[in-house]
Parts: sequence; C-alpha cells; structure tokens
Amino acid sequence: MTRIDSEDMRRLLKLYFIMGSVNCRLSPEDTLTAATDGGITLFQFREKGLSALKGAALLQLGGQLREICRNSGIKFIVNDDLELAAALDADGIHVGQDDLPARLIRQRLGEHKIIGVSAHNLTEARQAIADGADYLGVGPVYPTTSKDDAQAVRGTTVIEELRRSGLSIPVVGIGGITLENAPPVIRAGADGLSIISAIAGAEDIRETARRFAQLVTAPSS
Ligand code: 3NM
Repeated sequence: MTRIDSEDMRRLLKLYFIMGSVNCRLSPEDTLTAATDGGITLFQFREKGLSALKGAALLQLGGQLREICRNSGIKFIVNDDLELAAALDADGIHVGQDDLPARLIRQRLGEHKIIGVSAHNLTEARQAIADGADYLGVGPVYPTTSKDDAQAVRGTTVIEELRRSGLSIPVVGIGGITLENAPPVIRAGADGLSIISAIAGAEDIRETARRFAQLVTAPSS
C-alpha cells in the first residue's frame, strides 16, 4: 500500500472531528455515533487533560471508537501516541512540533498510514512537508478552551500565508471554530475544519455536524 493521495486527503479533511472522553457531554461512543451520522469525514481520538483515561481503559475506549469509525467508513486517527496508534491499528496519527518527524513515524507505523502535523508558521509547515506529512493542522485560528498549551491566536493569516507561498499540501484549520466563524477559514484556503467543542458540546450533535458538513460543501452559502 502507498501513501494517501492529496486529493483523497483533502476530501477526508472537510469535517475533521476530534475528541476524547474529557470533551464529551454524552458518552464518547454516543458522541461519535451522532457525529458520524451527521456527516463528519474524519475522526481523531485525542485523550488529553487531567482526567484523561490511561492504560487498559484508554485502549478499550480507543478500540470502541475505532469500531464505530470502521462501521461507518470513517478513518480513525490517533493524537500523538505512537504506541496507541500501533496497538489500535489506527489509520493514522496526528503529531505536534515536539514529536518525532513524520518520516520516522512512517518508518515505525507503515508507509500507507496518514500522518498529520500541527504547524503554526511557514517554517514549521515547510519542515513538516519535507518530512513527509500528509496534511497540516494550522491553528489556533480562534480562541480555544480545548488545548491548554495552545499558541497565540492567528486568525486565518497563517493559512493565507501558506497558500500565497504556493504550498499546496492539504490543510485543516483548527481552534475555536464554530458554525458562525467557519466560512473565513475555508475562504483563506483551508481544505477543511477541525473541531472539538462546537460538535462534542453541541445540544444536538448530529444536526450540528450536518450543518458543518453543509458549510464545507458550500462555503459561500
Ligand atoms: N489544536 P476546539 S487548537 C487540538 O492550534 C487543538 O494546534 C490546536 O478545539 C492548535 O474546536 C486545538 O474546541 C483545540 O477549539 C481545538
């Protein structure tokens, strides 16, 4: 198997839902099921924070969420944890700037796995591309309460800069994205939206995911 094609990657990034147990109002299983029913196109299991699950409980929840994804044809990405990604046979991994470079991760997990890298400026973006990232997560676009160590809010400037510089790698915007503030992220050149709280914390998760899905299909509406 070979690396994912860029156009396939762009399609997967359209509505990229991220969560772990700490982000959920309902159970993580019900949250993910509602989100997949609503039309998310990719999922990342990100179990972070003080009350994050560990050990066997982490593996068990990860396995359940992976099954929900498999049953609905959604690819399952693990945040940061190479061992967990391997143990769950995840479809890919998303890493930050302090983690191993994509090229070493690929050696460990397999050539065909999806590797996403967080990038906060052009230098980091270029490095991640050189290392073989399949996509970049660029943020925080707006203020977020879901990441303790989030960098300064950059609006859509980094995404615009990246596109102006001719970098065509698939890009997803992240950080504080809501139904109201999402359109400029797509207009700036992002291929999709990455969202935790606006979906996981929504009153009606399925309907909210459905509206986001509509928005990324018709960004100007
Ligand atoms: N990464 P919400 S911001 C996981 O800037 C994550 O790289 C970010 O959650 C980055 O949609 C963020 O609730 C949190 O704001 C996104």
